Amino acid sequence: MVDKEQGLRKIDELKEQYSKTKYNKATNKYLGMLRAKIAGIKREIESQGRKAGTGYAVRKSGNATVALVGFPNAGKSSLLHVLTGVESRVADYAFTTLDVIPGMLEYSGAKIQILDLPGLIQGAHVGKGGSMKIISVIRVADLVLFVIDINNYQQLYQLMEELEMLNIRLNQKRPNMRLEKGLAGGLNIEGNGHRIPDKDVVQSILNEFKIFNGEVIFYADTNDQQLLDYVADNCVYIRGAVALNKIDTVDKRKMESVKKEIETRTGMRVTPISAKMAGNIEDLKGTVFAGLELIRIYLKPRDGEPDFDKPLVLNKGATVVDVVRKINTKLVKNIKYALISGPSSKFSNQRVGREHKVLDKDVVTVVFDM
Ligand SMILES: Nc1nc2c(ncn2[C@@H]2O[C@H](COP(=O)(O)OP(=O)(O)OP(=O)(O)O)[C@@H](O)[C@H]2O)c(=O)[nH]1
Ligand SMILES: [Mg+2]
Repeated sequence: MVDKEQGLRKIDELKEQYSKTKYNKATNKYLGMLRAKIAGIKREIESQGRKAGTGYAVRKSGNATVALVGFPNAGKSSLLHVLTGVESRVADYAFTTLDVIPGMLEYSGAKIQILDLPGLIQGAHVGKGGSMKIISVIRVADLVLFVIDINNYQQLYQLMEELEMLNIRLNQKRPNMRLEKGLAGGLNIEGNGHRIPDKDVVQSILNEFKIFNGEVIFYADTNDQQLLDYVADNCVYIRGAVALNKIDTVDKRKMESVKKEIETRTGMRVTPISAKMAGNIEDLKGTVFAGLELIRIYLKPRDGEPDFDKPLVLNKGATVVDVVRKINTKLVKNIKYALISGPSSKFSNQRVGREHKVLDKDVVTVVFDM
């Protein structure tokens, strides 16, 4: 058992060794081992920290939850106000907001919960500025919306690094692989033709987690960080987007160049806004809605008209079963088939089975076996 201070010091040491080591074929295994060691210590510290049971009590509500994440004074509370009408104290100094303030944005038939959070600072992963509570809220969000003051836009990269160290993976797919632990016979690694780390590295990472026997099967390209994440099983996978704020304080050229730089470097969608002047907020709502990957389904009674005012809102990838579950879980076992008109059907009123995937704006009639 490591104590927290000691563990963090050890991590810093290992990180230093890591950054000093040039990457090449010969050092590859060593680097993989360092990463595995760091992950092992982090996991131990975290498992101790969790016992404390801290965290804000926020109840998730609506169809999806968005966390506003930014440095102090970036404009998060101002943005909550223009998005949802909720008054969260706004002031021209850091740490105005000290609690989680929820608001609700209704957009395109979906109810989107927006959480205004206290500012996050560098060093969050070691618990600076009461950040652990903030992190616990971010981890349950469906979308992280970075609120960035364009005059200090480099802060975005620091925030991303913090979240990375806190095991929050943005816009990344969950590793697609499987691990069957065994009792003897060593490790059998099945790459299936995908790009995976060297066998040596796979081995040393697993050994670091005390796994010496078994089978590892990869179903997609996987790098050593993803393998670590999979074995440690401590990451959350959340979508991310950027609201580039305070664009009323710079000229258009500056705005365009910063937007481009961030998009190129992070791959995230960037929407320039002015929270104070309510500039470009409709555009941002669209970005948030798209980022959440929600779909709207219009239910139609067998002999009636679809209800276009009140869509059912579901996550992308939902099936007929998910539609029914949303209406009444008890009915799921009675689904006979569904009739669909819209983007997921080949023709109108196509008859489909319960596992059929619905798409945004489908009109759906479910027929039950009673
Ligand atoms: N010029 C300009 N000022 C803004 C904009 N958005 C926010 N501000 C100002 O920036 C300051 C901080 O705004 P807040 O909304 O309180 O920022 P915050 O991110 O909630 O700050 P903390 O709660 O301290 O983390 C206030 O003086 C706002 O009026 C904007 O788009 N343009
Ligand atoms: Mg605030």
